[in-house]
Amino acid sequence: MNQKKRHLVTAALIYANGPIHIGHLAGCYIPSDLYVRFLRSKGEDVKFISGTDEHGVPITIKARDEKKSPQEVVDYYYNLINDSFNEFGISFDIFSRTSKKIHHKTSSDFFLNLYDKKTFKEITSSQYYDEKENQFLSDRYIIGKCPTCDNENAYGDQCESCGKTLSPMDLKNPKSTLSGNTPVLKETKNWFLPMDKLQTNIEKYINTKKDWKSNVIGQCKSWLNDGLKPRAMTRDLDWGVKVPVKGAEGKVLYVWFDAPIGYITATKELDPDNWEKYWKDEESSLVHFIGKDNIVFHTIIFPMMLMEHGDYILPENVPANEFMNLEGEKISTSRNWAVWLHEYLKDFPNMQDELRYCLITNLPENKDSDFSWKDFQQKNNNELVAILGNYVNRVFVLCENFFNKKVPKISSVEIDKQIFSELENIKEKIESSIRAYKFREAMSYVIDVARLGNKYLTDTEPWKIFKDDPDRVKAIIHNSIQIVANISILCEPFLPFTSKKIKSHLNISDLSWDSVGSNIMPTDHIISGKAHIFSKIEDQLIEDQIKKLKLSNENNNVMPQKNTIEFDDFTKVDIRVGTVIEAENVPKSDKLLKLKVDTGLDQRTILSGISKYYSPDDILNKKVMVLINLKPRKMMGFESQGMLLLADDSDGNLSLMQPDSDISDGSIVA
Ligand code: B3M
Ligand code: ZN
Repeated sequence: MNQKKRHLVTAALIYANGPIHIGHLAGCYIPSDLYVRFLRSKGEDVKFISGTDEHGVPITIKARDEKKSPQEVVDYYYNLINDSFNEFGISFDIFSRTSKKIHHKTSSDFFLNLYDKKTFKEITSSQYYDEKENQFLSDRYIIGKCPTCDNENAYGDQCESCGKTLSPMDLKNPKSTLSGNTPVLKETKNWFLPMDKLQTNIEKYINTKKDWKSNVIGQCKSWLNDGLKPRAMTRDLDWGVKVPVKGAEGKVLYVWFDAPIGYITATKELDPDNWEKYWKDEESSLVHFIGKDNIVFHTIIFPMMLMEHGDYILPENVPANEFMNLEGEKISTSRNWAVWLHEYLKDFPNMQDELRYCLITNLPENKDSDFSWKDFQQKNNNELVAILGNYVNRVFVLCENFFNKKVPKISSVEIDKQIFSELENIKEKIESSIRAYKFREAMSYVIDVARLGNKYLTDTEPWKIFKDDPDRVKAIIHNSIQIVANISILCEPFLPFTSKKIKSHLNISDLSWDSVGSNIMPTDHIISGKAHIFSKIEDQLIEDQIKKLKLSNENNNVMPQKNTIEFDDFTKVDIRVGTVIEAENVPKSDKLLKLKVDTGLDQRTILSGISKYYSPDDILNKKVMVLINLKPRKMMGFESQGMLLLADDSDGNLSLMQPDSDISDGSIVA
């Protein structure tokens, strides 16, 4: 629970090198926005900080790819990203940029403060260098095999496959991403944060954090157990904050040194007179919302920097989320496997809350989650339309039909007290779930209020008793209008657009969280009639989205053409028609089938990695095409004397190539 005097809430500074997608929203922007909106509604003192991270190799690589300057890249994406956040109601108090002058000054001063305290270790070490490009290679300029999971394309700073944070020296078989060449080692001086020496202090700090999420503590513990190592806080690069000391020409601060300081800069920019209160007073609570790939930087490295500086408070909590997948697969920018926010709004205009709702109910709070279009449709149609929208509309229609849009008068004895005590109960549950960063749970309680209201109408059936007992109906509708007004308050952190719509139908302005109760709407207040809050999403729209996704993915996934070859090269290849005459699984292998194939010339053993797609029975007696003059290869203790031809869509699907008539074995394929 977080009940301090004031709150500084940050959401990760996203790299300004691409548009944003639903994974970003679900990772940290929706949770942080929801949390902050709740605190504001409680009347608490809160500042909500974010911005773009405009330094580091991710930016320079993008600039190179797009043949633009880094500045052009960050200017373009800053605007795109900022627009998307605005459109989705992410209510930052400031959305700043790390390329601003004020940030260069703030981070440079911070570095100097630690430099003067002799925190850094100056180390001259051998670093990878690309001789063709005349450039030192760090972070994303270098790829190689991950020492932990064997992923061939791990970056010099992180393996995206297993999440491990790396140094270039950890990579096996390193390659420059600039030239593709194997780099050489060259000496250079850099300033290192002696994380080994500071480990004990960090351990003490983390050990006090009993309420951190288990996925966050898990990562911290694994880092600490491995033993922290000194980490360079400067880079040989020409884009970033210049290292402000002598002998550091051509070097900039490591992006992960300056980026979190960006939170400080933005607070300063937002409130030049009072920013220090938020950063330097123990009565302030600092909470960082991030995705799981940023955990170590916010729980270990940044706190270390703050400790060494000495003037600052430390993060109170770092409620990091895991990742959200899309239709069962990892979201991928390069494969265009994503739902981009700026595209979503074109296809679903004014449907921000529908997406927010689907993301909130699916937040990857403790483990990776999945967004699917069918689920989106179902949640919209069965929950937003059928429960929430339907309830609100029912109440408006009843009030219009029976009382001409006027909130009916009620005598106090007639209040159904129990409804409001249940409401109070739910309100408290929502509140404690939000304070515990359990937003999925909190969202479900909000829908419970509409369920409660719906049930109240169904139980009391005002439409049946109006003739005989109009006073009772007055009470029921009066109470129902109160419930709708309460919903408009309780749903605001989650569904701000909906909240606004309901309030405008009720003809009321913003009300604070604590006004929830039985008496929000005064008697005789005029409301509007029918309130159409949500609309059904038809199948066609959803099918179009799925098609669009698959199409862009397919286009992206087609292997580019290989280099041209001479006809002579092709004639070296000897492919024949054959028949599979025996087929069995290879013991201890989950890939290979062992086949005997009649090639017309002989009967030979061929091993083929198709057991995920074909069982021995599927393939027995089938005609196949075999590359027969491939040099024999030993696999799992057997010699394979050729290769079956298969089509591979590079999306994990294989298809056996067969002649389309019963042509005899040994026929030449050319
Ligand atoms: N820019 C990583 C990212 O965009 C990094 C976060 C910085 S937060 C201070 O995922
Ligand atoms: Zn790995």
